[in-house]
Amino acid sequence: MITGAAGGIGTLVRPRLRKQGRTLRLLDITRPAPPEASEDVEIVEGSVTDADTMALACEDVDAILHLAGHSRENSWAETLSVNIDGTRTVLEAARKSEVPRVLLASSNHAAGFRPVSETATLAADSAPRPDTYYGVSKAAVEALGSLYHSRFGMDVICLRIGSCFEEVHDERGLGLWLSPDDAARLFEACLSCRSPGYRVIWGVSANTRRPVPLDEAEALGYRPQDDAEVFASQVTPGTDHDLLGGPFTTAPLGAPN
Ligand code: 15L
Repeated sequence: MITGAAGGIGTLVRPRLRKQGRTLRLLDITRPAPPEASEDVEIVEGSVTDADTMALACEDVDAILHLAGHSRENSWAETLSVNIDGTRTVLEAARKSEVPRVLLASSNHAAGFRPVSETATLAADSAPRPDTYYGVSKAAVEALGSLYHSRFGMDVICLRIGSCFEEVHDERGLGLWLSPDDAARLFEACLSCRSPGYRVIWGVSANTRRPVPLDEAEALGYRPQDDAEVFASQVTPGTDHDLLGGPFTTAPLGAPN
């Protein structure tokens, strides 16, 4: 099951996670696009904040790719409800339905206040340094994943995703880009690796300028093939950011953007 299947990353990876013998259950508050003829999907319209919806949605699920949530800064109330409480609701429903594996979308913004001069070898599970309420919510998502692994033995992998878009538009993205194809490769590795337990990993492509290490993701079988450098000549030169979170580190707290 993919939560947030109609969102940015969900839309990019849906066709890429299509596989013979795999049924994708697509959950979102916005109805995901109807299936194409050859596509084996089930559509569930509903919110991760609704326990009854999630209980039904988790039935007979082998693994969850939890992408749902606000993907940028928002009010504290919204962030708390959708990103934090929503993730707890997903994990609780997963536990009750005995879903053995959950991949949680975390973000570089859980560690946005780390100076990029220090992140090249920074373990993804080092202490969070969030840059926004959004970043705090991703740190909480990682903590919830840890709790559900430790208490109930669920395999939980938290992915500190960089910038996952079709193309790179700014200088920061040259380091943090996670191409849609590599995103699918990363998710497949996380779905198929044996008994990962609880992990936190960085999720970016094999970018020449990447500011974070990939050894933790590679240990799970991730083999990225893209490099944002192909966009280098067309990106808008931007402010040079000293901090991993870039513009998020100065965005007003709690202001939707
Ligand atoms: C994120 O976590 C956001 O979801 C996305 O919208 C981008 O802003 C990305 O980080 C980024 O850092 O570029």
